[in-house]
Amino acid sequence: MKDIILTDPLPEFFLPHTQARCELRYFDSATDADFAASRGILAYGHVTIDAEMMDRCPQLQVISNHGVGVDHIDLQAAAARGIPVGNTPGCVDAATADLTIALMLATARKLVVSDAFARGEEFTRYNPALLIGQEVTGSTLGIIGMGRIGCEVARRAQAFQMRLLYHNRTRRPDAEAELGVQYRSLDDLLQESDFVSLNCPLTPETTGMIGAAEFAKMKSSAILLNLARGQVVDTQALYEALRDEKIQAAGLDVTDPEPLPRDHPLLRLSNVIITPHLGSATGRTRHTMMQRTLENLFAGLDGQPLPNEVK
Ligand code: 8YV
Repeated sequence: MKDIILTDPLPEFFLPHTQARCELRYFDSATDADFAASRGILAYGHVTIDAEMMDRCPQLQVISNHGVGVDHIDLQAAAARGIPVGNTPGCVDAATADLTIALMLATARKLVVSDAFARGEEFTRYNPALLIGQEVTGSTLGIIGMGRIGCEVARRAQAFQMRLLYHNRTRRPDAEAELGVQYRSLDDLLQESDFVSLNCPLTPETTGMIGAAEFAKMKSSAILLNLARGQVVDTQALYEALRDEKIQAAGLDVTDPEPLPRDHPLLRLSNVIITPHLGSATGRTRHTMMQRTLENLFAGLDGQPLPNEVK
């Protein structure tokens, strides 16, 4: 038996398979002895796996992350200890791109306030001036982060005949040729876009990338979509930009902090739609993610190379 620490429960479907190979210990109730005995950590995104945690687990052979983003794992500390880190690239792209488009349409067409209105007393008759939104079709979409998810967003946006801009740490001539996306500096992308979609990883370079100065460059009609990580955006600056209508709306699948405190002023604004970090939350994607997470975990426990190791 190889003990593993999980930061969250496993879906029931995977329990028998996993329990046949491992003793499961849950992070919240794990004792010092459990940490000391654990050979693997199965990490979900919201628990930080830092050097201190690794040192509590002297027998650790593998950290397997359920998801792509590994910003919550100290990769240097893991490398220094010779602990491989696995993640699940590829399988979250379609679902996350789908939700990007869902939030784009929902914010542009004011779906959440419209739903509330349609259920309320005020809706007494059709009114052509009611809840006028923005046309997505033919608008300009600026994608920040032209990785696998960004490319999937572009692919979907083509169906809306959108003009597609992107900003990335490196140029992507392959994506430019295949998807017709045009490279822009960050400033130019912010100035030209009707929708700005954040689909980048959280790194030192992207932390706080969108703040007051960036909102000032955006169109007052612009809509921000964040499917990346909350920390890419300065939350206070975002709140002020939405409150003061420096931008029109935001669709956020991630926030900083996450969740926002229940009395956070951002939660009182009607021009923001927030989903609770659901980018990859479809049955099919979750299933594949867990399969890949367990493949990495078991390979690490067996001393084999991980099928998807973060380098
Ligand atoms: C996960 C994600 O749900 O893959 C990612 O980076 O943000 C999500 O797909 C999250 O990591 C929790 O495990």
